Amino acid sequence: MNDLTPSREERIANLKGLGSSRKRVEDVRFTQGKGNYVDDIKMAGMLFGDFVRSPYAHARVVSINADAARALPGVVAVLTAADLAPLNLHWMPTLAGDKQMVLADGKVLFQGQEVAFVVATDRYIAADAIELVEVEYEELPVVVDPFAALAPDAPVLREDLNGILSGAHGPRRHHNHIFLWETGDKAATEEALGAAEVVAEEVVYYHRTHPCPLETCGCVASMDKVNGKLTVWGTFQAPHVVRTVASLLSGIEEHNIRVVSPDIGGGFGNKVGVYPGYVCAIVASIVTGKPVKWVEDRMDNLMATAFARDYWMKGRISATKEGRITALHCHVTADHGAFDACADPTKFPAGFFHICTGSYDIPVAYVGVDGVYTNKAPGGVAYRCSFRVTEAAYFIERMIEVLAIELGMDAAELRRINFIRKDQFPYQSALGWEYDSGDYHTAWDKALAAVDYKGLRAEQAQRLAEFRAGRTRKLLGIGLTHFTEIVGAGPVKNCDILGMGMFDSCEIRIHPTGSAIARLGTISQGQGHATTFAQIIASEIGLSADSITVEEGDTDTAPYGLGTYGSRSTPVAGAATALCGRKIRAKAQMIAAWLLEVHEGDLEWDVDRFQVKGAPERFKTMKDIAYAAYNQAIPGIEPGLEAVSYYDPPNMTYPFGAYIAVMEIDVDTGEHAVRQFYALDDCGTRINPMVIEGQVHGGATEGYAIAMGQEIAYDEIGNVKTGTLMDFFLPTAWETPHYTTDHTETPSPHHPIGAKGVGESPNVGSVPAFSNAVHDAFRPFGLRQSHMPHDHWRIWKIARDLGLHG
Ligand code: PCD
Repeated sequence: MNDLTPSREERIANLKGLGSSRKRVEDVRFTQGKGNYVDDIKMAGMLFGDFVRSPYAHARVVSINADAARALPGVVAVLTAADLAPLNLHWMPTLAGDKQMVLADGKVLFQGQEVAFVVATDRYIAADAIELVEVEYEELPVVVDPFAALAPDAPVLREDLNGILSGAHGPRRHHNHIFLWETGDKAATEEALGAAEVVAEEVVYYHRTHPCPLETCGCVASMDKVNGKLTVWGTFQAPHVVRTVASLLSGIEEHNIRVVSPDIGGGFGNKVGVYPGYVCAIVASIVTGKPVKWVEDRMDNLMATAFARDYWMKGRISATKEGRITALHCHVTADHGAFDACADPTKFPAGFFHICTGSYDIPVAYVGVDGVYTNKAPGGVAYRCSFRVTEAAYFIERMIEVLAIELGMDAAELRRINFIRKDQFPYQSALGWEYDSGDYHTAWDKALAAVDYKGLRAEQAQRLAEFRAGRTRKLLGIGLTHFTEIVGAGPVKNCDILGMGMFDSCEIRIHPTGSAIARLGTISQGQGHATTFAQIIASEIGLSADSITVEEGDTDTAPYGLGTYGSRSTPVAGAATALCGRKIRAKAQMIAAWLLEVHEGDLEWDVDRFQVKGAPERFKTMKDIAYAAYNQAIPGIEPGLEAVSYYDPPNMTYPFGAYIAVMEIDVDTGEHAVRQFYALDDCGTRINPMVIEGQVHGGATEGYAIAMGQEIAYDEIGNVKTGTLMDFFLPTAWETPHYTTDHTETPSPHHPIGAKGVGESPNVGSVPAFSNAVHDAFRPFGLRQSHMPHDHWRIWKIARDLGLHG
């Protein structure tokens, strides 16, 4: 050894492994405009498909005349339900066990619904041809309110289901009812509520919104009739599932279908489901023998692809006079739109909503969810939340605030006395979850200290006094949240999508010169997997992350996996990656033993090498071993160095966090300013702190949008009022608040590297934090609950209704 020999610390740093804020390798191409998105794909003879969409929310389709459109030069085909019916593709199954029209079959059920598919030689001709398709509609009464939908005399929306009294999730009690899903102990909950000293009751509405990724949904389908191979490039968050579904629907054998997710410009749950555009593009390619591209425009995306939320949550929470919570009851009326196309694991029609006991030790609870059909777009996706967790977190964090009002207590203290204690983990929740690990009190105290909570409350009281004395028109709101997420679906025994178990996978292949390629069943939409999964491998096998390529999204090469959503990549594929690295290391150990002429047991692993115990100067690095694996004849060991792992997690992971928003609110204009936003996240072992910080910034900004202005709103006849980015709030740099991030680190006890997910946490935590800040500002004037989004107009109305405008 000499001065140039790297120290152990330097060897660790060189790996850029776990805990390193390694720069995102994918950003080299993204920041130079060199990404390869679906719409970048251009093929010889490629056609373009586009939809005729319904202007009505509910109407009978009397006739469709496409003659003029077909006559337009450049138009190749116009498909209607009548063309798809012989193939039995005019309807398709949804992820929720319902079925959905691919093209309008006799009627339309929401504005923007797909009625006909025009295929032309380019996008512009397709757009012109759409205008030439004459559709005669006969308007039907529209239902946009889920409560009205359940009235005895409400119009029948789903005539195809008329008289069918049982759906995928049990009995239906009305023609517009989808299911009632219940969990918890109803009787015990009612009993505890009845006997309670204090009960707070409230209706909490989490409005309808939309993930709105910057890149809309789209695909290119190409049927190669000579070789019998279908290739589909698309914006898919779950490419393997798309391949399996495409095979089942089309009858093409799965090995003859290749699904590729190229670069994706944001998913946020919007790209999990299967849309009519995919089916139509595939059919059109099979019919024409040419590649067919379909890419939505912004209005298509906002109007017709998967919405999120739209949960009416009626809650009752009880406590002792001292504030110990004794029970929680929740009934949800869930507006699922025209088809039940929610993206949830099959057994959970309300997703993981029953995590709604949150961070609190609540002895008994009950949840009932009624799914309802209305004349709105289908969807119900996990927009940056693990299957309805954000609804659950918003619900409980609002109920806690309302209970604090009822008790006349400080909401921070109310939370503290009800937190699940560190020594209670693994914790069994009243609604059936097993929280893996947590230390809520430490996180909470750290957060309150960081923002000087006591000081803030004093300042708030001072401000209130000045307001009352007429010296200011601005109130101060302090929005508290402690959330518990549940991510990493999931154990195959209870989590599947369309019958496919939710495991995930990683395959690692080491090259002779000591670099590697890893392929996973997941797919990045911007999260930075190429950066972070290489870091997991680097720490496991001792090759620098810079020498490891990570590839996802091509079903011909990647091992089968269920994809990326619900923050499942780190908990599931990340675990597969670590274990796959360990398989490689086990073989490497045998090779090293042979090279060093010692017994395997005489070796120990150290950062990037196997060394002889007690004689660390005798070692073989992973690079040495990789070379030997390919170039030496080693008795009893087959050449090569690669492995594959499929991982079925024993449990989900439960990340948590403490978020605090401080807001100034102008009583006269309804305007707000976020003065401070503090986000403490605990996602267990942190792979890349910089990536995590980016995730928190992004997620909190989406949460800010949702809480403060973003919504998909309908008028009473089902017109989408927010179908463009003029009306649908997407924050720009101008509106985006400044964030302070922080962390504690409580590893998951069952994950091989102790990591939990983090991508969704900031959305789950920030929505209630922002909303609670608005409510908190008006608490002294008697405000209990007011529905999001808290845009300027709605805040102004709160002030007016409270009589603050004088
Ligand atoms: N991490 C780290 N560490 C830890 C965790 C995590 O580092 N501990 C990192 C990883 O690696 C990645 C991230 O972070 O990179 C994330 O992760 P996660 O949590 O696992 O998740 P994922 O699975 O991967 O992803 C998913 C998510 C979601 S779900 C969403 S919505 C969103 C998020 O992600 N999306 C997005 N984020 C994002 N970002 C971006 N950029 N883009 C996008 O799109 Mo869903 O369900 O779908 O709704």
